[in-house]
Amino acid sequence: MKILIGVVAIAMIGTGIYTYKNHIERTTEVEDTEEVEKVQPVGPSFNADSAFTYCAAQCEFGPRTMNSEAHEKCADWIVAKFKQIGCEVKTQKADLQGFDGTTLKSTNIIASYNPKATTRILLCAHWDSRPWADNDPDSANHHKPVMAANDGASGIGVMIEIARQLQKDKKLKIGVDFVCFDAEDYGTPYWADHQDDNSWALGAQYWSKNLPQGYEARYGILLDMVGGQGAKFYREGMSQQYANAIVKKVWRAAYQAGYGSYFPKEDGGMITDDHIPVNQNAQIPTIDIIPYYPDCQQSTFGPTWHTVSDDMKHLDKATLKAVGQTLIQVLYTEE
Ligand code: AHN
Ligand code: ZN
Repeated sequence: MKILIGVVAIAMIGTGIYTYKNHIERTTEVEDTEEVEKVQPVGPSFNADSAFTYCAAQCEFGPRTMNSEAHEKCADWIVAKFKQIGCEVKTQKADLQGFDGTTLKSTNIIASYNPKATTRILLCAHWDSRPWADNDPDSANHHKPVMAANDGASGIGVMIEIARQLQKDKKLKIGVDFVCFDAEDYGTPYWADHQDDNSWALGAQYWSKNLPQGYEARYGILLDMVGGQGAKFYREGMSQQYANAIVKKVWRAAYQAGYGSYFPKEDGGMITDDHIPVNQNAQIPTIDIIPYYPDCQQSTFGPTWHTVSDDMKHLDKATLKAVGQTLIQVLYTEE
């Protein structure tokens, strides 16, 4: 019995010393990171249930593929929703040319909070659905459209909920533009003659070359697939090249808001997405919040990417919340 007590005592002292030493080393070595930084949420609470219903409302039209009736109806719904919330809304229509020569009747939707403020932040996401589930595990689905609950509706759902919170709270003094890009996902499928990076992000290409007179934003944040189950948002490569300070700002805000675990401070992929033309043509430093699944067999964008399973059943409110609350944190720490 005495021996047992002795062993336990030594083990406890040992652990105590180890923990103490470890603590000292970690807090003295590390400066700028989360270990010495406080979790300090600011701004209104992002309601993930509400964002989820905005995703569902878009999906109820069916896949919002270019030139379809569902696409047309969904555009009207997005415009009406932002207006109802109190934003000023403009549309930018254009006939764009798909890789296969199809004329794509495209509508970018721009909703503004505090339209008169001169300091502005750009939030953006695409709202169209991919016409082909060309990454589905079952090749019989490759020519079926994608519902795009995640790859389409999620970014718009998060933006509408942020807009609603800003209009309700009214405390944010800067302006925010919510730009809903069309024709992002009409990029070359594997059966096209050749793969063409330029076939993606057509609405963002058009917007960034046809900006409103004198338009300026401090920086931009693109949301792409921000509602998937098990999503983690690693740092995207092109974002780091064009706007590394914004990457740091957003990943730090995620930690401060209490969602650091969704935003690992590690590198993910390098993605051709709507943020590329915004950086290159509009010259607005813009990052992409896009998931990275290092261990997923189907795709590093996650198991449902460009499959018929990208539906409401595979969205997770907790992911929507992590991204939405992080963005509110970013906006409310801006001056
Ligand atoms: C490419 O596959 C070249 N880019 C992915 C952009 C994308 C598609 N984001 C969502 N859907
Ligand atoms: Zn896509």
